[in-house]
Amino acid sequence: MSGPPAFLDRFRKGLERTRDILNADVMDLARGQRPLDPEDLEAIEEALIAADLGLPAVQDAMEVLRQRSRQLWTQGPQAMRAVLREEVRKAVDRGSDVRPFSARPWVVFVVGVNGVGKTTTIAKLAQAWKAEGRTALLCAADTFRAAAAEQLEIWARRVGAPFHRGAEGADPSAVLTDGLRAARSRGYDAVLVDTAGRLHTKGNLMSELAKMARVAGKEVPGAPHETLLVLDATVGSNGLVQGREFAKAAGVTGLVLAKLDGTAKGGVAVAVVRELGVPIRYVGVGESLEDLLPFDADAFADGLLG
Ligand SMILES: Nc1nc2c(ncn2[C@@H]2O[C@H](COP(=O)(O)OP(=O)(O)OP(=O)(O)O)[C@@H](O)[C@H]2O)c(=O)[nH]1
Ligand SMILES: [Mg+2]
Repeated sequence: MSGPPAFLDRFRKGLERTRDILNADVMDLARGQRPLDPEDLEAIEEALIAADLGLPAVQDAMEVLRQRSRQLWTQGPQAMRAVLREEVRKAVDRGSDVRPFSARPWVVFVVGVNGVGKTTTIAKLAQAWKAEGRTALLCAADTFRAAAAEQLEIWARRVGAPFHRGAEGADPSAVLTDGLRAARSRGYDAVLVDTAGRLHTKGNLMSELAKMARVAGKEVPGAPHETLLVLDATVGSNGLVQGREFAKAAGVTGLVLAKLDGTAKGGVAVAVVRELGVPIRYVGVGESLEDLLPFDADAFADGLLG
């Protein structure tokens, strides 16, 4: 899944559009080798806001730039870039105590609003794990949307991963129970649970996730071991409200930032980590099976400001 330099290149590629914004507006200013005047600082601030880092993070970064503006002037654009890079890196670098495969089967819920990239993320994860020699069962607990199970089944076939589904309209918790039993009896390493897209404002659907978590815990001790909230990076910081509600209702342990390749708002990674207090575990950088990267704070900061 990783391994430089291909890994870094792909991270850079995913952040291309965001980086273009920052490079055009921020770095040009730093080329003049003169003290940054208030207008320069304002332009930098605007660029950081446009890249969707979120106001609190932008304010912190600006504070650091102001404090160090004299030093940055004498040391030139590289120093300024380095300062911003370090601010971004620190903001997104959050350790995770989740240890995949420390339980068996390792049960992962994938949740989020409609169309953010949940099912695709599951297929990509199954593919990456398969390459590491792990077997992950794809469990279609999205019994709500017509053809959702078929979509997951097509991915399962493409990856060559086992698949479990129930009848359309069945209780997702019942499908989940059967899927977990099947995985246990066949000795699979992991179960990736595809859940129906839901709006964070729908209380009954949110409590359904909580019910599924209880059900999973009865079948497999400690499950779900990971609950990944998928966020659509193209939505930018507008997705923060969703994130907050999901984190409250579904016990989110990690984030997946999908569609990073299609946006100039990649800075939203900074905003979501800060706001939700959980680490980003993966980023999606395209529509095909290989387009999922484990999140790396250094690669992210380099990709944004490199
Ligand atoms: N460019 C790009 N497209 C992506 C990425 N991840 C997913 N997509 C696309 O986003 C669309 C929705 O993806 P799905 O995986 O079906 O989303 P979902 O969250 O399962 O949707 P629902 O089940 O309807 O809630 C598809 O067209 C995917 O190809 C990504 O990282 N980059
Ligand atoms: Mg889906």
